[in-house]
Amino acid sequence: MSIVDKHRYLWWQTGVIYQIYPRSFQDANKDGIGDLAGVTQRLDYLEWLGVDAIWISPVYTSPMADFGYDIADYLSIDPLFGSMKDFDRLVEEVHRRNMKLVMDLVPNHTSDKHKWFIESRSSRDNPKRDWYIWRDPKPDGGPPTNWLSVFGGPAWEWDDDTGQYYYHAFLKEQPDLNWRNPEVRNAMFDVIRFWLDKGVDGFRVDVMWHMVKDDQFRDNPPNPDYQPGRAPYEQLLPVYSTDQPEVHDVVRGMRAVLEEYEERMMIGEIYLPLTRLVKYYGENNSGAHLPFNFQLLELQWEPERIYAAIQEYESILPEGGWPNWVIGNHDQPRVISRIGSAQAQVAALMLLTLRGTPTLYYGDEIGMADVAIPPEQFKDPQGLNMPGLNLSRDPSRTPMQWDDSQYGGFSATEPWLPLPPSFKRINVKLQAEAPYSMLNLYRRLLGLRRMEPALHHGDFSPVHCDRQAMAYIRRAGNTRFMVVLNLSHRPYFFQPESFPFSGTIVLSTIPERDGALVENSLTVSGDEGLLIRLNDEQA
Ligand code: TEU
Ligand code: CA
Repeated sequence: MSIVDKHRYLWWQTGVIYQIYPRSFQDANKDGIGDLAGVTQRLDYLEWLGVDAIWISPVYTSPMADFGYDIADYLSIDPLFGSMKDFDRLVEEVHRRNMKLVMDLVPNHTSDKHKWFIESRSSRDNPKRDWYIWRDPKPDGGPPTNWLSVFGGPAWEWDDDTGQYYYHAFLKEQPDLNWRNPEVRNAMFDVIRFWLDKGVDGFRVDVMWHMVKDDQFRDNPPNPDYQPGRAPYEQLLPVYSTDQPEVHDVVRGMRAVLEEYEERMMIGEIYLPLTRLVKYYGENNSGAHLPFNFQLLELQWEPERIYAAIQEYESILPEGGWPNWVIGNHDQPRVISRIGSAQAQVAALMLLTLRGTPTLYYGDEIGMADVAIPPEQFKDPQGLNMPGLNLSRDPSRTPMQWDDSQYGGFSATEPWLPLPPSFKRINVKLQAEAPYSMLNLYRRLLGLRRMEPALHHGDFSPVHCDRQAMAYIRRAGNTRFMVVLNLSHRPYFFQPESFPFSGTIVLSTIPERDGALVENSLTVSGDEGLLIRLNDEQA
């Protein structure tokens, strides 16, 4: 990277983020559950892999009703994950490797065991009563609105002692905070400062679009497109319970806290259509640095749809808004289980060559698939509360497959979720030694991306798309890379009429082709993706 680039682009723009689900990455103290010391043990691996930042799902003190997304104390580490000392050591070791650490922050709701909520529910005139969303019943005694919980059932829980309902977008053990109350804002801003003072480089903010609700508490309208068999939450359109205009003040307030420090960043977890999503960059980029772009998780794996979505996203980004792409997370089926093993390599190439910051989900780099877990072993409340709908998130949260030893090198004792039988051949150790493995594809891609400004901050321009494949160019200065992705299983002949080209294959999912010269046309195997360095235009 030249000096000029260094001054213009920040780590969260040029870098690649790797998401760790701490329960499932590495268990250092042999209780079957991953922990912070385990993450620290595996940092050499992440450095070798070539990622720039890690985001860890919540490790705060929690009763674990939603595995850490129900926080009982924002300022301490849950003993299950280790101690504050373990956390400080992790920060230090991450930084020693020139990597960054992004924490998960869950400001929309607390645990019902948080002292704020215990106070709030203790009486109607408690000073913290208004820190949560308490409402009287409707005249008929029913809940204040028809709002539904994402995890099934109504979103209002009756409190007999004080004779009111409280609102919870998720579990009843996760009461929503009242972000219209300035005391709540200030308390959470102090939480943010506490971790920034510890050296944390940024936050992934949970359910950012949920943080403010309609001040008139109007009923949500029915969803005309609801299909039975989907989560009951989708029966209504959450127009009054999410994405309220005032949320942008809250986000701007959080951003302002980050601005008190150098080079810190904020990712927003937001599941919204593009036009509403990009509002979270805030006016003049005063909002989230990266509102998560989940299109690759949601779209059908069809080139025309994806190509159109990429261009729509590129065209709708606000001035100065930095793009980002996500291929997996702890709430969604893994990429392999959505599009199949063969296409997962093409997806890797796409994720790491599109313009914008990529986020990888742990295990995807070795091609882990969703693990078949018998329902009686399910742990995730989303699956348990809505049985029979295949909504459990456990299958994509299973232990990292490090090697072929008894518990995959994850733990010396039986892990909290099972490993699949295939871990003996799908694991880091074997794949590190196999030049044609998924892991080595990821590693080569990450290496190239880091080396080539065109790939991390270059322009994007579309070249071609049809029903089988798509192609685009990334360019910085005189360097141009063309990416050709065959999203079908059948061979494809690439010959874009209005785009003569010549260049060298620098990386293909079929590595035997690396180094080959190509001119104006190209045979592409089924499920193949290629990265081609184009010759100078003048030449
Ligand atoms: O997820 C928010 C969210 O919308 C998910 O519940 C998602 O819709 C669903 O799980 C898809 O299967 C965040 C966290 O990422 C998730 O792990 C938490 O359970 C949730 O918020 C509550 O904090
Ligand atoms: Ca442990």
